[in-house]
Amino acid sequence: MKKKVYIAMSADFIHSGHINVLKKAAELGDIIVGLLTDSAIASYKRLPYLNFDQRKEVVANIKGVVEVIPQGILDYTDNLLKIKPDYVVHGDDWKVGPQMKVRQKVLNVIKKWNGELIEVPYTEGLSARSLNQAIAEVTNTPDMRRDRLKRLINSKDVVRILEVHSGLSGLIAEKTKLTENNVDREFDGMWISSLTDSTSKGKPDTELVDFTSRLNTINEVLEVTSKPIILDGDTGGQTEHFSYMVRTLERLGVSAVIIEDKKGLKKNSLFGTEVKQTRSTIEEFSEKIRVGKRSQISNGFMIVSRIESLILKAGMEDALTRARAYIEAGTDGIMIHSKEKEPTEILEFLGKYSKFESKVPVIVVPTSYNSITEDELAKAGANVIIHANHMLRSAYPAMQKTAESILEHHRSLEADEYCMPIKEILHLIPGGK
Ligand code: SPV
Ligand code: MG
Repeated sequence: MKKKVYIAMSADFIHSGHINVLKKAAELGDIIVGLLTDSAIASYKRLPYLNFDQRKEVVANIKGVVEVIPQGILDYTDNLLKIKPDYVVHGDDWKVGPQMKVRQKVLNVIKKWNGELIEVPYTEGLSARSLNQAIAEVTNTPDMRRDRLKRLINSKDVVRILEVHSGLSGLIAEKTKLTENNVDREFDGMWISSLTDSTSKGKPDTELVDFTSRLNTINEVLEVTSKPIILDGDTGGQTEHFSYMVRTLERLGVSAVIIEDKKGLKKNSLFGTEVKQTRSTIEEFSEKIRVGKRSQISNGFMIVSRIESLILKAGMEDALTRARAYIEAGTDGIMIHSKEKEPTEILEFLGKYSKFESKVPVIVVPTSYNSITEDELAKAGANVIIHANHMLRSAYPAMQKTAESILEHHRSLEADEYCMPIKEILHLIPGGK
């Protein structure tokens, strides 16, 4: 009988380094690939471009591979115990760095049946960065981008979204990264806020900036980024118009639209009860959701219902009743909003919501109650967290200071401290030379 060889891989793209490892494994016996699931990969780095089934299709057709099974976490133990392979094969790069612990655990487990770890010299000289860039470009189709938000929600504890209002702020959401305890942290997607889209045009957040103009901003962001986009769709407009909005957005590759249960002249929620805001009845809003869902043609697009009950002091029961009704109407998600300084009412909502029999993902926007962390909100049941206006709010004070400084000093020298150097701005965006 042929020996059993186990290899764990992500296989978002296959290069000669992988083939080296696979060739070595094929010499040893039948290869069983433990293909990391989306959530296993998302637990330490960005979601793969290709989904599990697409990656499986590629791997299953590689010479020597007899079986592909899912590996749901980074730790190999469960699969190793199931298969009891004679060999585990891996590149020797994991002897140092973040994967050292995983490697040690593999050694401890396979020792029990005298399994052997075979390490293949790591293929130097391949630029994961340039491969990444290339694959990002070929996989950035509207369909793939659109479906990514649902994949993220299904594979991450919490999806982290940043507000953008232009191509440039989009690039910041796209590229800002850091590594913490060997885990890459970055934003999963972008929120095109009505507040900041309007404000950056010098207009009030009252649906005065019309959909055609909003589409310009969306296109600007789409053109230079690859992450999923959630659009703040305000009230969604007239029910009869909402279906066009849905179709247009899904065609462009936007992942979700969030509409709020208000009508008439919309005002920003953070005004709370200071201004007159008119709510839609449950029936009216449910009908809008149903119309939107009927016009949708793709599976991946999401129509999210935003509940304004807490903002408008209509009470917790009202918020929960509306959540039930909107789920019944077919919504793909609930956004619950609050403008309280403390997260108490949001946590109460999430606690009660968690007992619902029929649930959809929940989105929260911790602008006023921002002492609570993403992890705490996730633990309470939030699936998506939107940092809704911070790019514009941080840019504006710097611009204001610069303008004042030039007036005060009759020259711009003193404003230099608020500005990035000319050299840097010239190189900020590649391809300008
Ligand atoms: C926005 O960002 O435009 C929103 C969220 O709708 S809020 O401003 O908090 O209402
Ligand atoms: Mg808004």
